Amino acid sequence: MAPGPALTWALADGIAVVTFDLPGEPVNKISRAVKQDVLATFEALERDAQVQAVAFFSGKPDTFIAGADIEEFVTLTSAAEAERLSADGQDLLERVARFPKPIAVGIHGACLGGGLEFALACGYRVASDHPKTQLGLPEVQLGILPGAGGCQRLPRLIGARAALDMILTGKVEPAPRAFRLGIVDELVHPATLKDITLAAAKRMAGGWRTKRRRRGGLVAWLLDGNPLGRQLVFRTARKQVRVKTGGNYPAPLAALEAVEHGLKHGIREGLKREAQLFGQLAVTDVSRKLVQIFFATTALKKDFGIPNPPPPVAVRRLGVVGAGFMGSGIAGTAVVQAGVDVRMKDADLPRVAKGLAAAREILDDRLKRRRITRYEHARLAALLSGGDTYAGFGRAELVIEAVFEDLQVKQQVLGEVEAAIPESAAFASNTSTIPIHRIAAAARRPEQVIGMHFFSPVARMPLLEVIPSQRTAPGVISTAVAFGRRLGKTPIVVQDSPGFWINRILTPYMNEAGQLLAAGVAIEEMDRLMVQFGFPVGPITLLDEVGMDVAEKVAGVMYDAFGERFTPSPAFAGMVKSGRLGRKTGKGFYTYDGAKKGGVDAAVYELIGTQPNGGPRPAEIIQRLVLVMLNEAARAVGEGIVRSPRDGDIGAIFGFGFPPFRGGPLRHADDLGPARIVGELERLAERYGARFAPCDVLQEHARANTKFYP
Ligand code: 3H9
Repeated sequence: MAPGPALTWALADGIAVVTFDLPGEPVNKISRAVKQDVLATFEALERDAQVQAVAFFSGKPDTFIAGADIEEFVTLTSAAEAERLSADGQDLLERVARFPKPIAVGIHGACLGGGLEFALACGYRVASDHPKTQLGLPEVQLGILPGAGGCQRLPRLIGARAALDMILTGKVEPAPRAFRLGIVDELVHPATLKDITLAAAKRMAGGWRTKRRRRGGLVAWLLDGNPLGRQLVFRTARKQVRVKTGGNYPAPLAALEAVEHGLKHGIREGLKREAQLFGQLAVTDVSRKLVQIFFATTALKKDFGIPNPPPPVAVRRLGVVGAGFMGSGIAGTAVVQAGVDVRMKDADLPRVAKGLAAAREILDDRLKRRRITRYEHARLAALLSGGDTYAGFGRAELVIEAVFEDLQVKQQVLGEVEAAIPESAAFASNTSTIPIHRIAAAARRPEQVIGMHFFSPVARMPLLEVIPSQRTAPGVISTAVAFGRRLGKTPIVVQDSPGFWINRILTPYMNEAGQLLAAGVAIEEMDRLMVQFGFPVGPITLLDEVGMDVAEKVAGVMYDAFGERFTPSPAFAGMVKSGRLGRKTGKGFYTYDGAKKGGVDAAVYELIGTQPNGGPRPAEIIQRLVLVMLNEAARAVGEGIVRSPRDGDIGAIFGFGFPPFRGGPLRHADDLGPARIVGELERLAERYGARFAPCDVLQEHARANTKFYP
């Protein structure tokens, strides 16, 4: 077999320098064809007597290996076929592990999934300390498990506890942490990666072998080093996984089983079990949905929401007006993610100081979690400044306002900012409901005005709604989208309409939760049912997190815009009046002790004006909450609020945690089938009123037997 085109090699002083550079692809990935290349290359290296050792690199600038080719999973039709794919991957890496000549890998860029499994099969791992160098086994996020020996080799290298922590969450570790964990043998500056890897290969050719010491001392020995300790580790992990996945995601439990089986019965048996479980998982509907989300998110990385987008302006200085919770969240995130200079402005200095301190907390948190160094923390903190005037805004390329959600206040701020910033600078409003064209109605340069709707808490929530008005210049749209990406967000460009996409579909859901409370459903019961459905929290907890005042305001705007079917639930009015605004005031539907959430406050039922009496059946509670949202989502898609079902689904998943394993509200609607949804909505409308009347879009799909996705 001749070496294939993905891998090339050259001999230097007895060391074969192999470069993996998949032609025509932005990243290296391991497909069936690549496996053949690897086999052929290694056969040639084995035969060549001049080759004493191998140094392996990627030819891509930012990735080492992104893993197995995910597109191949989509084509798998049976568990047996998927099991074979896994077993083939294992065989290949077994050959790499047993290769008679030593192999050192030089890792720069993403080293994920099958990529890390490959690196683990090699004798020595050097990694660059560049932020792009990240290592991990993210398979569970695709609904599968590391199926090329990762469930066996990682725990043997770093211990069961640390390996499970990575495998069961799919989290990806930066190179310095991977080094501390013992995954990487040497951490070096990117400029020296090649030389140091070559030197390691050379040393190994001369018979040298690295001595690895299991880290963690006595505790590690007690928990990882003996079967009894490991039993405890697995029991605890299993319990945690069950709580976290709620039984909706089978991959983490299966991965745990693969790891445990291998440690109990040896690597050979472990690999067998790993392949079987991989096979079962790869063809599940959950995995299909998660893979669809991966491709949708990837496609969104390149999508600016408009045809032929002009190049974005590079934002170096950001102005933030409003130093409250959202403003400081935006400021802190902008500094830590994008390294821009941020100037905050609020009405008085104490407020500014509070906002700056809150923004700094985001940096402190990163430092605490060792995501940035002390030096970086100091450098980034120096980028934050503020005042009670617009001083410093004259150099901003972008200003984001996060002031009180009131049209007049926002228009006034816009007027002041326009007077202070360069003509070319963009102005973004972080409004959650008010149409941008209304804010821009009073603007001198409406083409520079856009909406950038962040979600709370800004540092953690991955979605950004970008809302151009009809007059917004295309360059401002690209700038807002590109800047959102620099902040680590997934932006979706949505139509300028009240509530945009997220609040448009979330408000009927929240209102229905109020209706159900009024009908006697207990608060915890409703939350429990929706968590069981797959949401991270139930609707009542979400109201406490968002804040009842904010929710009431949103509900009011939406009712004014869309009328009767958005009638706010009367159950909530008493909450705001009595100051029970949720977590931020220390009391809402639930009680709070600092950051800790307590139980339901029984006094709340007095305010709502009902007592729990069971209410409708659980299935009907879920049905009402879900279908009212699906109906509004379908209607909004019909109006073009989102540009595609893909954007709508990603928005709902990233914006408020619509269960990822259901693929988003529109995929879920497709799965239920439009005819069934229409039938159920008609029955609900008969019983509970016109808010459930099925929208035209669903009726049309039902009539034509079509769906949102082809
Ligand atoms: C696995 O390894 C299973 C094994 O355990 C065992 C098997 C037996 N496959 O994201 P980007 C494409 S499972 C196919 O924009 P970035 C991506 O779709 C795998 N395609 O770049 C896009 O295509 P296009 C575990 C892939 O620099 C292009 O590459 N690995 C794969 O922002 C550029 O991607 C993962 O889950 C892949 N594995 O981020 C890692 N990876 O240009 C998944 C990328 O046509 N990948 N593509 O739209 C990532 O997390 C990011 O892509 C990465 C680069 C960080 C690597």
